[in-house]
Amino acid sequence: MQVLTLVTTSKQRVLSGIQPTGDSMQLGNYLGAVRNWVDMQDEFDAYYCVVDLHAITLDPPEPEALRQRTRIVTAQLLAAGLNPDRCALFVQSHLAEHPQLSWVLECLTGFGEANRMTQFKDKSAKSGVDRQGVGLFTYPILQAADILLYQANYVPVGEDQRQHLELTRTLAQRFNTRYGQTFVVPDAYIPKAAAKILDLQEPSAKMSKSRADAGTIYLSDDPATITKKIKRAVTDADGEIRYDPEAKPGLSNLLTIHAAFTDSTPAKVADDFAGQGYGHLKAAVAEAVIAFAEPFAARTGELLADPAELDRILAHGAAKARAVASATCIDAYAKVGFLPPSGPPATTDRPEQGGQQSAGAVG
Ligand code: AQP
Repeated sequence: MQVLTLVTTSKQRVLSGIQPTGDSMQLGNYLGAVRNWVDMQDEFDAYYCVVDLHAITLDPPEPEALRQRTRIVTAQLLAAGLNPDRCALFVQSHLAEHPQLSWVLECLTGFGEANRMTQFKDKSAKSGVDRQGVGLFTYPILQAADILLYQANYVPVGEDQRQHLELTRTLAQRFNTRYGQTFVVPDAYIPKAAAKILDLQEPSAKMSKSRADAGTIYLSDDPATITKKIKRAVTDADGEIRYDPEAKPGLSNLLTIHAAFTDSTPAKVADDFAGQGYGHLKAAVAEAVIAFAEPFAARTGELLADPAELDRILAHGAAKARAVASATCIDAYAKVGFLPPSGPPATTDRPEQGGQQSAGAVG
């Protein structure tokens, strides 16, 4: 039996998540988010969640692929430096409290309010609103439940998620006003160094796991693939190395990537490479990415070779998370007026196949 020691802490709590939507994290996930999660483990009481419920909102993957991707992203988070003893690392679907609280919050959300979420419009633009699952429409509310369950003080968010955090704050305040103080109202946390990485082929869009392969550097890419993708990155014709995200988005993106791996700033990297050709800069960027990605992929491979250990780590994380989420959910359900479950505890025993179910068994 696993014994969980609950340690009370005076640190502020932070919550963040990543979707297992591809066969690997991409560079932007790491430089824009995960790298900061690693730093935040010590400063904050940190909860990090692999949000697999969110990963079926668009084009649900094959079940086996989803299971494997969930293990891959877990292994990559560990390879990046998350330490399960210094944070809670868990999978969203392991805690029924997420959809449980989400339902209550859905009932507190106006249809028009949900309809104003621009991400729904953006993400459904390609195939049309009528062809989307309702889950894509309501996912910002599930996201609110993900955050509020943990009484998080801070949520690291990029610009694209700001509107969803606003909805989370609104729902927390609405619930607290109606039913009494229950949820911490979370604030956005802007990390000191959070780079937004753009698609190498289409630098007007952010790099994404699910965008076309050539513009995305996956952290599982081998060195030759990384070099090829960076060599082919879209830049511009004037040949001048200058950090100017408006006029030179492709080149500035390369400077940002180089700076992120060399603890510098894009402007300083531009100065360092001034007067040299784009080819020279691209080679240096590829070298910097490979110096990180190669050992990272090796470490990820080692972790993936032991799926039982990954599952054990996730079970440990779920137990840590449940200690907080369950208390919040029980409190919220009681405040809403749901009768608490009572009577004999539910049994998980199942009747033998084809056997008789005892009259008093609870399913
Ligand atoms: N290009 C990016 N630059 C900086 N940060 C980024 N993030 C994602 N792309 C970039 C940040 O990574 C964290 C985890 O992201 P996610 O997987 O939960 O969702 P996402 O933002 O939708 O990431 P992807 O890679 O674009 O996935 P798909 O293709 O499935 O939609 C978040 O903190 C995010 O801001």
